[in-house]
Amino acid sequence: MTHRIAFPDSFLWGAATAAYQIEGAFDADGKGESVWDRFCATPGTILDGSTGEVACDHYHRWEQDLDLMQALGLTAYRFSMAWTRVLPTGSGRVNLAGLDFYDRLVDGLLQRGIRPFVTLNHWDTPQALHDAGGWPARRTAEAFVEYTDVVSQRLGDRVKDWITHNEPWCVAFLGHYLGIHAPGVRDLASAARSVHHLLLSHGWAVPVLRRNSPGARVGITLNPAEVVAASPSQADLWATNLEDGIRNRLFLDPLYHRGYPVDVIEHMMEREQVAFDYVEAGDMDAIAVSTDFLGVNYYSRTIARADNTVDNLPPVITAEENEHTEMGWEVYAPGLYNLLCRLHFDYRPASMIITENGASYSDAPDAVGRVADARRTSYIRDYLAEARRAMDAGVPLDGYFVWSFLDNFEWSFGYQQRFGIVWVDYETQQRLPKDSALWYRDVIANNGFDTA
Ligand code: GCO
Repeated sequence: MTHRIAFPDSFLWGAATAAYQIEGAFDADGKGESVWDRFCATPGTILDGSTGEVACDHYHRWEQDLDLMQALGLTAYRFSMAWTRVLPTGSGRVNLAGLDFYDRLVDGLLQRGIRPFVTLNHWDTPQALHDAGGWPARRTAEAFVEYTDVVSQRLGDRVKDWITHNEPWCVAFLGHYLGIHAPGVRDLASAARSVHHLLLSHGWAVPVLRRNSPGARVGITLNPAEVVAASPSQADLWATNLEDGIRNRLFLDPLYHRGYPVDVIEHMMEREQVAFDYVEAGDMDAIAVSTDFLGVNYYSRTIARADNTVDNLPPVITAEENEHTEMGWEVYAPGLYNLLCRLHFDYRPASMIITENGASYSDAPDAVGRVADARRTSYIRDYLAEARRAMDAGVPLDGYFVWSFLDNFEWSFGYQQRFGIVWVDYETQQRLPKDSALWYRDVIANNGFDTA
């Protein structure tokens, strides 16, 4: 007995990418250096020693990629802009060749009936700004507003869906505390300051977007976690609350007008003597500016256990008995339902959009040139079913973007992980839709699917 999973006619069906992960052309046509260019050039940072210098060469192949998106029937495409293509040093001189690239890209999407969702910053912050203090410094937030103004003045008449930042938690904690992402800093105070200035830059940027892009929908994308305790022990419950605090409430509470969570602030002040002397009058009201949607990136459940707490982050363990993707992430679709419901009932975003969800599996083309990635199709199908279940529970979910449109540069994993619904042969730059892309095409055409 099959069961029909159907979505509203207005539901957005998209795919997502990020500039540094697909564009390549890292120094073409006046583009400046980003922290990821510098990080990749630092020995030992990337698993296979690779870089995003070429990636999927999307900068030169964007028209064929848009044709493929159209062939798959995507109704929306989430991409990020490389800040240093537009402002090579992060502020000041505008590189018109870079702005022109995104102008052509947006027009190409609109001509193909695909709605552009623009992420302004997806981690590739200008190196020149990092050298001048980076996200720990307030002036970087000011530079982000300048960048937002330049971009939205040029594109605001055609782009009507804007995401200020992608996963500020990753920038702050992976990039400034654990140091496993660019810029490779390992300092909790720098991470805490980065949290504030990332959120502040978001708050300052929203009114600029509204001014330059009348009628636009504006939001931010977070990677919130559904955190569960490994056991009901006091220690594990404490670890769970701390993980929820640092991963979720440290961002969601200020964005939804509750200020910073006191338990997390006290933890940071006590454990690492972080002084929150950089929060200025008016900052918290700016951060809490009204937005139109919350972007949610979600892949896997977070299980917190106290006895292997590393530094300040109670790192997570996993349920070994369940299936895992090749990233080592547990496949647990009900976690998406649980997370979306929690976000809805605790924070009440006007709208939510799944701006990333997908799976890394290395299924490759077979002898007849087919990529039979059944595990990825199964993953997407099961997570979509849970998203639909959350909608039935009242969650205002308006869209889904699969991560990712193309196999691409997976940050510190280099090219060792493949998240795309389209295979990329990095030697020839040939693209090949996988079975999951063909399945997704049919889901879009039918606005739903049948499940056993
Ligand atoms: C993220 C980033 C993406 C990743 C994807 C797989 O969510 O970490 O937005 O750039 O590539 O999530 O790790």
